[in-house]
Amino acid sequence: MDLSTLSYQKFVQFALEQTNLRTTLTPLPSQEKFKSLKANDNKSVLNAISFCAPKIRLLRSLTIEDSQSMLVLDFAAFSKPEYDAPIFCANAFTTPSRSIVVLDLNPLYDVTIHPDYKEKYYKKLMPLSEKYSELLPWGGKLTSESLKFFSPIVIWTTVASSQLVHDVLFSAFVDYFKAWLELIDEATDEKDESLVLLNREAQHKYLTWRAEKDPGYSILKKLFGETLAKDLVRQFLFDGVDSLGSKTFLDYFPEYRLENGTVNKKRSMVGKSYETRPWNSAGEFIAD
Ligand code: BLA
Repeated sequence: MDLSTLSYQKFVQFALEQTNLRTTLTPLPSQEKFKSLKANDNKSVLNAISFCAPKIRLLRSLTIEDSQSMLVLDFAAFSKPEYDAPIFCANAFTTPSRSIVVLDLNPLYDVTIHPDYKEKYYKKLMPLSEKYSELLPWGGKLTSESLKFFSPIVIWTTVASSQLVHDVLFSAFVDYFKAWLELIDEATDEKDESLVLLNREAQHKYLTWRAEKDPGYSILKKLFGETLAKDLVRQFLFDGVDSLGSKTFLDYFPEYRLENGTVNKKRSMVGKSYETRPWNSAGEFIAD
C-alpha cells in the first residue's frame, strides 16, 4: 500500500496530551542531544522526544518516517524504580507490504514465575487481549527469550499493512496507553529500599536485553552508522542501561557467552517458538 497516508505522529501526540492531563512532563537532556539527528538517506523524517515526570523516569519516542519505504515507531515509558509498574512498550515497523508490531505493558517481573505480579497488574486488563485478537492476530514464532519480557495482554502481530490495520493499531495504542497511565496514577511508592533495588535491577535487565538484542538495530545502523546507532540505543532509547546498574549483558544472560568471552550475536540461543498465543483469555500460560 501507499504509506504516505499513514503516520505514527498521531500516536505520539495522543500519548503526550494524555500524559500532560495527569502529570507534568519535563524534557530530558537526551531530547536536546538527539533532536537534530539526521539519517544518511536524506529523506527519512525523524522525531525524537524524551521526558520525565514525578513518577516517570523516562518517557521517550523515536519515529522514523519515509513514505517510500518504512514507518517506524519506537515508544516506551518507564516508571521510577520506586514503583514496580510495567513498562509501556509500543514498537511498530511498517513497510508497504506488512507491519510488525509489539504493543504491551511489559512486566517488570517474568509473569510465569511471579503469579502475584501477574495478578496485581494484568488480571483486570485481560479483556484487552481479546479485544484485538481478531484484527491484530498473534504474529507466529518469535525469539523465545523475548517472551519473559511480554505480558499476557501482549499484542504481537505481523499483518499486511492497510489503513484499517493502522486505525485498529491506533485504537489499541490508545487503550494500552490509558491503561498504563492509570497504573502509574494508582501506583504508590515503595518504601522498602531492598524492593526499590529489585525494581531498579529488573528495569536494568530489561534495558540490557533490548540495548543488545533489539531487532531494530540493523536498520538503525543502516540509517545512522554504527557509532550513532549505538549512542541512540544506549543514551536515548534505552537510557539507564549505563546508569541503573552495573551488571553486564552476560551477567544477566550467561547462555550468550562465547568461548572467547564475547556476546553471541545470535538473537536467540533457544531458537524461535510459540507458533500460537501462549496465554489463554484468563492469562494462564498454556504453552508447554
Ligand atoms: C521483528 N521485532 C521483531 C520481532 C520481535 C520484535 C519480537 C520478531 C523477531 C524476533 O522474534 O526477534 C520486537 N522483541 C521486540 C520487542 C521486544 C522484544 C519490542 O524482545 C521487547 C522486549 N522494530 C522496532 C524498530 C525497528 C524494528 C524500532 O521496534 C526498526 C528500526 C524492525 N523488527 C524490525 C524488523 C523485524 C522486527 C525489521 C523483522 C526482522 C527480524 O526479525 O530481524
